[in-house]
Amino acid sequence: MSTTLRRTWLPFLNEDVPETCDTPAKVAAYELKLGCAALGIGSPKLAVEPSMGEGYAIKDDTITGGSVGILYGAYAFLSAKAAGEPVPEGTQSPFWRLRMLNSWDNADGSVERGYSGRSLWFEGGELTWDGPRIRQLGRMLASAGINVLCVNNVNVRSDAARLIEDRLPDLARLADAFRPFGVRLMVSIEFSRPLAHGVGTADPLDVKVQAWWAERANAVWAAIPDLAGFLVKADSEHRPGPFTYGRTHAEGANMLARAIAPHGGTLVWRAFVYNCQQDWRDTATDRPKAACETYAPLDGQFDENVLLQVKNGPFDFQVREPVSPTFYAMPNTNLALEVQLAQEYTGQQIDIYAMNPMWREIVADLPPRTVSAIAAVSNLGRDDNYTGHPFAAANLYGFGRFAWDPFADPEAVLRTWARLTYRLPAAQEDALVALLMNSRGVYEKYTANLGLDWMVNPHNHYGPNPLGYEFDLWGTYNRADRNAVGVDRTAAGTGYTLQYPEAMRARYEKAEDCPDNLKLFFHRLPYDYAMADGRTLIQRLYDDHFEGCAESEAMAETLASLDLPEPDKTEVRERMAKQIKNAREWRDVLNTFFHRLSGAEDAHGRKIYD
Ligand code: GCW
Repeated sequence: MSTTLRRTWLPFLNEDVPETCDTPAKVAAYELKLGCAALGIGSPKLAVEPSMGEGYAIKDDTITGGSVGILYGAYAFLSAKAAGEPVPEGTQSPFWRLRMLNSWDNADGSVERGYSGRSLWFEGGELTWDGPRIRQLGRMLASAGINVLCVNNVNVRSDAARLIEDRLPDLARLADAFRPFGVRLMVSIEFSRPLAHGVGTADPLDVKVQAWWAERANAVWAAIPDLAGFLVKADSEHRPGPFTYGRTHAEGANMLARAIAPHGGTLVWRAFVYNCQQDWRDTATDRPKAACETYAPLDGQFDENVLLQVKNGPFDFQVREPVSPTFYAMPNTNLALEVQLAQEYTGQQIDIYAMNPMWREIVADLPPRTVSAIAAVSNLGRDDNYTGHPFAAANLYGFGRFAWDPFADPEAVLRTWARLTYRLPAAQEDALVALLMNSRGVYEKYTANLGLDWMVNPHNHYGPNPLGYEFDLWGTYNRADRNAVGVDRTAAGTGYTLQYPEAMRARYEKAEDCPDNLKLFFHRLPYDYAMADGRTLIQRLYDDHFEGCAESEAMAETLASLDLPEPDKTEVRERMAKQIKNAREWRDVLNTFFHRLSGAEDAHGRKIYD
């Protein structure tokens, strides 16, 4: 096996997909031949039925599927056989039509919030890639069911803006490389780009601006007829946008949407707008309210081919957030749910953090039909194993499975990933699946229990720093003093809870009803507040920090008992040692911080540093 073929969840597909496989049907035929031979089973026949689109059906040793569905059918067949699971019965089709991966890759080859090495397709301002690696990635994406890849960072800097200009031929070649895998490209664009071309303004209501974008769209879709669309971050964290011209985000988004509509393009507009220059003395402004305040009044004003892409929580991919109220406030707008595979705030692909259980919680509160599409910030990079931590691949695979079927049992998805990837003895597989299922809870306990987010080191966001953002501009404050901690976001406080529909407001409004894991997200509580189980708040803080750290140490023992193949075993062990170091740091820093403030002793007399 060459280094380009590091272990995936389909390790029996142990040869490169040749370039001659230039359609999904040809890839499907190749994969079946290779996979069935490796698994020692007979190969089913393939029958393309174009009307089935992305759907497929496996029956009587024939896989029937649409022009892309045939490939999904082939992977489903091989995965089921390899995992010893039944092949799916009846016609299968994806829940969401757009299952998007957003990479935050920069043209210089760096990756914003990337924890798996440099970009797989950018270097030195150019689009450049290793063919076999990209085809292996295409195989991974298709076998997970992901069908759109946005190639560049939403923060469009320097040469990235040229992707839709003089770099268009390169982008078209990359689109060619992914097309056989049913993956369509998307590109992040810069709202103010007409300025760089002498248009003199980027005002969306200016006809010159409209004409500039229409002409660009014509050129782009002439080169890449199946481009999925444009992705835009506007008026957010210093990016340009329509506010500069006194226009609304509906006006800005619709102008671009109209330029690309004739080509069937989708305009994905991110709803990540907030004041990132807040004065910490200002207690009236509450960042979680920002998106809903900006967008709810615009409900119904966005064109049909606009998708407003909303992060799952109202802050920013923290360990524990309630579902963003924006989802409930915009019934007349096409919405996309954005989650983050890149573990920016969730362990940076050092600490283990499996996400499917978390997504299940999101859809429990957000009926999946509320949104029309799903996107995930990518966790991919040029590391041999693509995802840094070998187990972070479970999040890439799991995202694809979730996007295909949000009702699938998260534990079953993680089990399939583990079984396909490692084929461990049953007891070891159980142990690995249980470890993954618990991993988020462990991380949450030592970093951000009770919904108390943001106590991270500023900028890099790894490791504890309870005062790191406390006097900063980003709107993320815990306001801990010697009596109490947290921000009152109820009707009597910042009023954030008023953005929710009645039933959810009722769940969060009173501290005693609010679930423990979000208590300090919604409420400001004294350290001696009595939790439902009789413990004081401060004791619960101490207990969780101690427990989370001890549980991470126990994870290391479990991992040591697994017969993982190399190099995964070594990589996992090395990262686990770092995770334990991190967990101890979190435990001790947070315990000392709260002990110094509150003066409260730990009921169990454990070591808290003064
Ligand atoms: O959380 C913040 C990240 C930024 C990111 C931004 C966003 C791409 O720290 O790195 O920028 O979110 O989602 O736009």
